[in-house]
Amino acid sequence: MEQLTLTRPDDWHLHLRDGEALKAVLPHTVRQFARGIIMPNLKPPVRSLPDAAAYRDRILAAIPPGQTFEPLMTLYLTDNTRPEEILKAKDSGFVKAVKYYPSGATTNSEFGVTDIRKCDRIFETMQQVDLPLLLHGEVTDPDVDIFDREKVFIDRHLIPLKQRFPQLRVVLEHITTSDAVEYVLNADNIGATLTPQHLLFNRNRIFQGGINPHFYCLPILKRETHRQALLKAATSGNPKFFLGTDSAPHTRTSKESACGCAGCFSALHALELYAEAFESVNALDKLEAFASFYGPDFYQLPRNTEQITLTKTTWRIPDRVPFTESGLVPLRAGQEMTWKMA
Ligand code: OTD
Ligand code: ZN
Ligand code: ZN
Repeated sequence: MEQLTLTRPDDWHLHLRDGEALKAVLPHTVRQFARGIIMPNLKPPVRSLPDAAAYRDRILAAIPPGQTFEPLMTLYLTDNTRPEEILKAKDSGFVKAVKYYPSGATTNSEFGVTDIRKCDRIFETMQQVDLPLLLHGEVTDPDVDIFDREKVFIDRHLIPLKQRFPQLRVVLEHITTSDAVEYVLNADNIGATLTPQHLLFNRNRIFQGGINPHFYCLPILKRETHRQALLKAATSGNPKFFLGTDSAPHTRTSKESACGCAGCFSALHALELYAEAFESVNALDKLEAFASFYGPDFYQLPRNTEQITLTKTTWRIPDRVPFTESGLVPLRAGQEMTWKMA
C-alpha cells in the first residue's frame, strides 16, 4: 500500500468560531494538526489580550480528552487598537500575530480597519517587538472588481506599507493570484499562506452546472492561470509559501441561501486535499516542508517532532458533518478522495 509519512503539520490560518460550533469543528483540526493560528473574527472580534486569553481557554477546554493542540492566538486590529495592547500581546507569549481586515472584506470584518495608514503607530510597535502582521489582502472599494481586489491591495497598500515598515514581518494570507506570488517572491520579510480550495479549483467551479455556494469563499476563486501560479509556488520548495487552510465553517443553510456566507470548510480533510493538489503536479516530495516546516520557521517556533501517515485509498467525503443547526457541508462533499489520513 502506498503511504506518505510526514512530520505532523500545523494550520497557519484557521477559523474555529466559538461555543457549540467550536466544539463541533475543533476535533477535526486536532486530528490533523498540532498547532493552529486562530483567526480573531468572532462576534465581537478578539481585540484585546484578555479577549485572546479567554478565547484560548475556551479552545483548550474544547480539545477532546487525551489529545493535544496548541492554539496560537491573534488580535484583531481596529482603528482604535493602541500600541500598549501590542506590547502586552507580545509579552503574553501566546499571541503570535495581529490580523488586519479591511473593514467589510469578509465575515465579521465590520470592526476592521477603515484606512491602513491610521495604524502606522501600531505597525511601528509591531516592527519593534517583531510581532507579525497577517493581512487579508483585498481592497473593499465597491468600484474595484471582485476579481481584482487582491492585486489592487498589493499595489495601493502593501507596497507602500512595506516601504514604510521594511522590517515588519508580514503574512499575506490565503493568496489567490499570480500577482501575489510575484510580489511575495520579490519582497523581504514576507510569507504567504495557501488554502486547499485555491490550489485545487478555479472560479469555474463556483458556476459548474449551476451555482455552487460551497465553493464561495473570500478572496473568491480566480481563473486557472492564477491557480497554476499558486500551485507552482506551493510546490516550489520556497519557504515563503506555507499551509493555511482558512477552514471557515458556516451552517449548511447559511451557505445555501439567497445571500450565502463566504467560507469553505476543509478541516475534515485538509491534508488529503493538499496531498491531492501536490500529487497533481508530481510534487508529493514537497508536501512535508510546505505543511510542517516553513510555517514554524516563519513564526520562529520549533518544528513538530511527531509524525502522521497518509495512505493511498479511495473514500467518499461525507455530504454533511455534525455542526450547529443544519450541519456543515465539507469542501467537495460527496466526491471521492484518493488519500486518507490514518
Ligand atoms: N474567508 N470566510 C471567512 C473568512 C475567510 O477571509 C477569510 O479569512 C469566515 O467565514 O470567517 C471566507 O470566505
Ligand atoms: Zn481573509
Ligand atoms: Zn480566514
